[in-house]
Amino acid sequence: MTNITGRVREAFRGDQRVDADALIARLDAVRRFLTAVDGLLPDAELVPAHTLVERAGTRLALSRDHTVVALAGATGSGKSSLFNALAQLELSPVGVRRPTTGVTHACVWGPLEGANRLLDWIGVLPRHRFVRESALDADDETALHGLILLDLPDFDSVQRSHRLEVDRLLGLVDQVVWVVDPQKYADRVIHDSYLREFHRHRDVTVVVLNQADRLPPAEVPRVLDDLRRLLDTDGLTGVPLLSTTAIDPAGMVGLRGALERTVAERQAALRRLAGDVDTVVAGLDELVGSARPAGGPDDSTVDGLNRALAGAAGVPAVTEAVQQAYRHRAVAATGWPLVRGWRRLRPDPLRRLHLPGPADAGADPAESLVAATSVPDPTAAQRSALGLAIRAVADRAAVDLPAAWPGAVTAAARSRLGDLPDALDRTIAGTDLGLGRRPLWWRVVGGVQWLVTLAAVVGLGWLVLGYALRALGLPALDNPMVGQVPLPPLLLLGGLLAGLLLAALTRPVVRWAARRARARAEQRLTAKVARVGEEYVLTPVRVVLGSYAQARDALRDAARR
Ligand SMILES: Nc1nc2c(ncn2[C@@H]2O[C@H](COP(=O)(O)OP(=O)(O)O)[C@@H](O)[C@H]2O)c(=O)[nH]1
Ligand SMILES: [Mg+2]
Repeated sequence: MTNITGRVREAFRGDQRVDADALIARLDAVRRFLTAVDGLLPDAELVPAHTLVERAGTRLALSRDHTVVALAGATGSGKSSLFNALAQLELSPVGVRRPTTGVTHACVWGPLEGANRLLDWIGVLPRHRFVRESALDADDETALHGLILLDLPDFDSVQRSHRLEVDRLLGLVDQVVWVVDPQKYADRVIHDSYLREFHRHRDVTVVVLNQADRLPPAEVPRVLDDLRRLLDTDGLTGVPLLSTTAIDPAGMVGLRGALERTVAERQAALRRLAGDVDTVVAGLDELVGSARPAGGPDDSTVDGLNRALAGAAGVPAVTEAVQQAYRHRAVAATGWPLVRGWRRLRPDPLRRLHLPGPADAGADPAESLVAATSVPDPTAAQRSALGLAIRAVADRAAVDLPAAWPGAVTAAARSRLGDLPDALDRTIAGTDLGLGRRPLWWRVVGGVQWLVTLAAVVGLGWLVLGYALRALGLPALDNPMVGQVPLPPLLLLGGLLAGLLLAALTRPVVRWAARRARARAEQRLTAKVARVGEEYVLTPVRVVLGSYAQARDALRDAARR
């Protein structure tokens, strides 16, 4: 009563050998994926991958000389009968009774050491473990040497704990033999809830139609064909399908042979884990896309960010103050000396913002870093513009990323938002606004102003002295003549006029130079603010994009069979 189809033999030939090193490399790739996405993707999505890495690591570290095969199926399909028949427990000297439902029993062919650690990990209690292969039948059983056969609880048990136990064990064993019977082989539960879920584990799946003796012999092939058709719809095309009769040793030959081949190949554990990697990779597939994402947002989005940062940092207010301060200081240095004193009484526009004034030119830069400025706080509009610009950076950076990632990119872009105001303020305070040195031409013009003023004062003094001498009837001074004009009034009027003229001529130059000073300060501030944007917004975004690229590469490596 044994039926092994051609396709079964093909599958048993082991043409899909799994190389242990290649499997370990794939598992490493899954591990790399998990490291790359740690903290970036929802943990719930990563549970299967974490479970796989943990399980696979343990399974590979435990005995690879043993193959754990589970008999799984519905109540009454004959799992325990097959288990007993294979283990020949009724012949066992210890006289073991049939295993009770709800508890997993194990039978080990061959030495227990190695097997025991594996069974500890699988969670079969020592009192539910049996050892086959006594001295008596050693020759018969050598072909199964290394097999650990498990009789699982019924997956359709009314007791939830049994079902959970089945699910747990199905995740750990190396191969599953699904036992169905002629009455219930088409039941939806086994196909929808179990067999279909195992379609990536075709290499380690065997299906047996037990109780074949209950069918008229001519019916068996028809039922097997029908079952094969169902398995095809489950995605289990090509899995070994055989019929068994647990109550007749002749009806066990096919299954026994299949198990012997599985044990001989010593591939089941590796194939099972390879199938697990396939399943996990398929589940993670939608977390990474096919397109390689750009390294970050485009230049115009970054420019937008920098503009918004500059606005929030008060750069326009500072540059305006720089322009005013330049004029203030230039006029104070080059203006008509009598006006200068009055100019100096007015406050310096930069000092009002607590930014370095002329006296601070040589100040310790560290001190200016600590000092916060009094640049006005950003307005609500500036704050929301900054929020939008950061959002735009995240959106642009995440544009090619699959749905799970934009959230992580946005979170990264905003991750240091709270530190931004201080960082911007420190940057503004630490920026050399270019007003430290007094230009040479100020000093030249200032000197000329002093000279012409001096001339006017000398002229005035001369005239006053002349009048005084005349009033006192003393001998008059000689008034040197310049052409037709006497020198003292020429000095007075000429000095005054020259001073006013020089002031008038200097004025547009000061205005032009103030605009230039403003442009220079703006350039320096913008560059510094852009560096803050780079550090506080763009770098965290790039880190996430880098993690994405790593995750994507890792998953591609993990997918490679
Ligand atoms: N005729 C026949 N009866 C079987 C066969 N296998 C199991 N049985 C019977 O089916 C019933 C259920 O078997 P059991 O091994 O307890 O099924 P389990 O619930 O899957 O463990 C028992 O009465 C067995 O004797 C078989 O191949 N042929
Ligand atoms: Mg049973």
